[in-house]
Amino acid sequence: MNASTTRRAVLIGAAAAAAALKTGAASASGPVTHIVRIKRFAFVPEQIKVNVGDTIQWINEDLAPHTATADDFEWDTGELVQNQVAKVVVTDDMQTSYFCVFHPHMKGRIVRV
Ligand SMILES: [Cu+2]
Repeated sequence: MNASTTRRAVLIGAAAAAAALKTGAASASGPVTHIVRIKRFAFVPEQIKVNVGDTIQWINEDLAPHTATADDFEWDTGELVQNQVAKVVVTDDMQTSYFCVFHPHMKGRIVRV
């Protein structure tokens, strides 16, 4: 899964950049972090409303491993084991429908406002 590993590296870099951006930016209009819990084989909440520049953070609360993966595989958290966290920064053109590669019935949606 070399391609997947590369994508993951890119995502980690983006998350670090966003974290740096947030530091000292306490403005209500600045980027925010949206938390999506993965529990009982579902994304909670299933749909989130975000702005470009915001960060989405998934945390896997299940025993089973999960992913949050764009429907077109453009972005991917990679495998998340229990209590593992992954962050993705919202971009202008990102795929907004996603699923879990291990359990394709698990679906989530990102709505840009
Ligand atoms: Cu899953």
